[in-house]
Amino acid sequence: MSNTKTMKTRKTQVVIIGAGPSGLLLGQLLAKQGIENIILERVSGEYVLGRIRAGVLEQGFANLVREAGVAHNMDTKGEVHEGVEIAFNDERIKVNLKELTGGDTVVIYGQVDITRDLMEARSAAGLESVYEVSNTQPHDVTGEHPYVTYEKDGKTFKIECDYIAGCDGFHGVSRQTIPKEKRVEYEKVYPFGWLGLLSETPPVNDELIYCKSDRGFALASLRSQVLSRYYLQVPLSDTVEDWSDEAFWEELKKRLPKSAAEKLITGPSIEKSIVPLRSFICEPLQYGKLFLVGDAGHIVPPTGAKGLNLAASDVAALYEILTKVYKENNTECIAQYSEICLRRIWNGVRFSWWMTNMLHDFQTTKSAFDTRIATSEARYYLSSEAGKKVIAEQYAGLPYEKVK
Ligand code: FAS
Ligand code: PHB
Repeated sequence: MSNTKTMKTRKTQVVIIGAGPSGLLLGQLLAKQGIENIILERVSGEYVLGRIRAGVLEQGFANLVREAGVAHNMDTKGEVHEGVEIAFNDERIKVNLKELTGGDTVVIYGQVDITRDLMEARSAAGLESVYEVSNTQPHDVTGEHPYVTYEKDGKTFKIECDYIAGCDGFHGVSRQTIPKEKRVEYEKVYPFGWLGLLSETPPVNDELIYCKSDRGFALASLRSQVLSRYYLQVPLSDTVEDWSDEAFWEELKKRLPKSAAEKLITGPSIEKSIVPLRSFICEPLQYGKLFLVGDAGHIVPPTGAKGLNLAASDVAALYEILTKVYKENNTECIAQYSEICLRRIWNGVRFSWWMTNMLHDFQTTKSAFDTRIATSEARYYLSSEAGKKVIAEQYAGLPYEKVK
């Protein structure tokens, strides 16, 4: 690597690696506190916006977006949902989030939309993001003078900084920067994937329906009243090419409760993709001046709609800590980051595992006994107010822990 002494060197307070929702939201919040930051992103902005992902925002996430001053579109185009449905074949059970939690609701607004809003706000504020960089590498993260190098247009650059926020997702460089012997990784890979389809059709139902059918799991979701998002549990051996739109709609109709299937309006897919499901957590989430945020530190199966929302609570904790560092000269609080995030992450990981375990068909990978236990567990929780409250408070989002 070229000699860092001859590199074009700049300085900032916080380097953020990754311009997904974690990086962009953190950058916007830090800038609000006058904390200088530069975002480095491996791909183009268009490519980031081409990834169709989450759709359900917890109240905590929505409030953070409001605090960042980027909530106009979310609050005017997003939908507030007071409940969600879980169906056992044709039987539909409503979980009234608002009633069961004493007022909590969720906002339906796509990750793509929130990411676009954050990108536009960052650009309007004249904040620096460098896209299509390569070989991003944190250095001296346990020393006094951390810095990040990266390449762009054949040149190598160096940014000296105080802290590095690794918002670079599961396949990023940040987690790998923590020496293997200094980190513990927990992982569970599920024996199936989710085939997702986006269509410009009216949603089949006003609220989401998680379907536990004898043919396998399905989810009816939406982005707006004219944009629907559906998922089918599929074997890991399936590819998108195995699924024509017609085949997708036919299977979805068989997995939706009849009263919903009758209302299904189908149309051409504008996006279709398969995601594998895994639970993954890295401990710790901090190493010297490097912080892992969002998917860089943890991954959940999307069954509990927690992925993006756990990224938001990491952002909230790091934002609070860095504000104390720069505004109150309080560096003691840095040591709290990992523990605060991990307590909420493990709750989210457990809920996502539990919902996945209860609602999917594990076929031969689970004994007949365990399969029946999962069905009995789902029926119990959904037949009791106490059980539904357990689901509601986790789905709507557990509270964020404050930094001491
Ligand atoms: P992201 O992965 O979104 O962003 C990381 C960014 O870092 C990317 O833009 C990447 O290009 C960049 N990057 C990586 N390495 C880099 C490097 N070396 N240098 C510079 N930049 C680098 N969650 C839900 O709640 N519901 C869902 O339905 C759902 N569906 C999903 C489908 C898929 C295919 C995936 C992968 C995830 C899904 N998730 C879902 C979870 C998802 O929403 C994540 O939680 C969310 O994207 C987390 O945001 P970030 O932490 O910003 O990570
Ligand atoms: C989505 O709309 O993409 C979505 C909603 C809820 C989930 C997962 C995905 O649990």
